[in-house]
This record gives sequence, structure tokens and C-alpha cells, in this order.
Amino acid sequence: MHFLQRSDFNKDLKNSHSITAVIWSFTMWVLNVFSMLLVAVVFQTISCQGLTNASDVCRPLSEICGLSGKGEKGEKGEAGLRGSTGPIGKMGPQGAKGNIGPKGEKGDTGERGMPGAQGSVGQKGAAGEKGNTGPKGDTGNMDAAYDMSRVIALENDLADLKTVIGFAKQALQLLGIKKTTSGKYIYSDGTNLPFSDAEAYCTNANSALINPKTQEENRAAQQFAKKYDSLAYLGVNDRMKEGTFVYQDGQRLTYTNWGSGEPNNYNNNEDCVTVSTDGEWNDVPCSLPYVVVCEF
Ligand code: MFU
Ligand code: CA
Repeated sequence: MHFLQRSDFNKDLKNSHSITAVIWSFTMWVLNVFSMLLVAVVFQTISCQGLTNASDVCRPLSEICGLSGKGEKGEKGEAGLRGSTGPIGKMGPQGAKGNIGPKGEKGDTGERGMPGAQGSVGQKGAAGEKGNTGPKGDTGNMDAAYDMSRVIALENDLADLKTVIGFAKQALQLLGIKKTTSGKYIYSDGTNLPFSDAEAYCTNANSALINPKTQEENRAAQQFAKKYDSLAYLGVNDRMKEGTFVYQDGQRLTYTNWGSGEPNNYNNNEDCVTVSTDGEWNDVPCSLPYVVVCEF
């Protein structure tokens, strides 16, 4: 069993006294606040009678009742002193074009310009005065004796030329050019060329490939084949029509000296003709190079 002591009793008594005091203080504080609010409401009711404006109702009480001190707007004051000049403003937009000014004074004379284009031909001028008589001319040459002397001189020149040409022909034969009784000169320097080039070689020398029309001419060609120990080209060919052999100028053959079994168009590729060291003809490929013999 636990028994209360006297000291415990006194303590409890002291506690109960302090609680009562607190409650009492709080009650008095509430009453004070309430009474102050009541005074404020009464004050507003008395001071603000007659306020019917709805906006005033929404304003704070202190403001409506002039407690915050803001008065009515005063009258406009007098104009102030002129301020100092402001900074220069931005350049404005370009103005409209002005009127044309009065004509200026005449300027100084300029430098001389470039010559102008040539003008058109002017009108024909008047005939000039007749000139002086000229000096007497040479005696005319319409004399028959003079004409005869000119003819004789030309005949002499011609005879001289024939003599020189005769010597030249003999010299050519001494150099190896062969002359036939038909008047042909036949020559070769031993050059070897395919047929087309051989043709051109003689043409460039104002001549042609040898086109033998007699045994004598064929022998002349044969002698060059012997001299250079090679086949020699003739102008004869059947390039235009297979099997129809013609001279270089296209004329049909009047003389031939084909070898045995020729022409045979071997490998179907023989349109040109050579003369051998034996003097016999053989058709051969035109692309092969052989000795070139020309006739003049
Ligand atoms: C003969 C000739 C030809 C050729 C050939 C090698 O034919 O007719 O032109 O030279 O011999 C068989
Ligand atoms: Ca042949």
C-alpha cells in the first residue's frame, strides 16, 4: 500500500492554484480583445455614416475612414523652368527632290576631241586645165625587117635548147636511164615501196610506173629487176575488177608476159603485178614492197 505524504499534498495544492490563475488570465485577455473590437465597430458606424458607395465598402476600413491620410488631388502647379537642350536626334528620312535650279554660266572651251569618222565622198570637181605636150616617143617597131630578126633570134635560141637537151638525154643514159625505140625513158633508183607508195613516187617525179607495151620496154624493166636483184613493180593491176588487168591509166593490156600459171590471185589477195629477173610477170599482194621503176 502506498500512502500519500504531507509534502506531496502541498505540492498538489500549489499546482491547482497556478492552473486556476492561467485560466483566469486567458479569460481576461479574450474579454479585452473582444471589447476592443466592439469599440472599433462602434467607431466605424459613427464615423462613416452616409457611405453608400459600393467601392468604398471594398476599401480597407482605415482608408475609407481617412485613417491612412491620402487627400484629394491638388490643382495643377505652374509650368517649371525650361530644361537643358537634349542630345542630337537621329537623321530624318531623305526629303523630296527639289526643283531644277537656274542655268549656270557657260564653261571654258574643252580640249580638242578625237577625229570623227570619214565623211562620204564629195561631188566630182570641175575639169582641170589641159596639160603641156609631152616629149616625142620612141620610133615604132612595126617594121617587117625587125620582125624577121626576132624570128631568127628565137630559132637560134630553140636550136641551142635542143642541143642542150640532146646532151642531157645522153647524160641521162650514161647515168642508167634506159631509152626505148618508142621514145620512153625508163629508170629506177632501187627504191622499194608497196604499190600505192610506188605509184606516188613516180607521180611526184612527173612520171608513172612502167607500163610495158612492147618486149623492149619489158626488157628495160627486167634490167632494173636484175640490177637490184628483186621483183620490180609494173603499173599493171586488177584492183578495179578481179581478173581484168589494166595499165595504170585504166587501158586494157596490149602486151603481157605472164609466167607459167599466172596470174593466179594466190590466197585471193593478188591485184598487183611484178616483173622478175627473168622478165616474167606474176600477180602479187599490193601491200608488199618491191623495186619502183618509172617511165618518162
Ligand atoms: C605462186 C605465185 C604467188 C606467190 C606464191 C608464193 O603461187 O603465183 O604470187 O608468189 O607462189 C603458188
Ligand atoms: Ca601470183
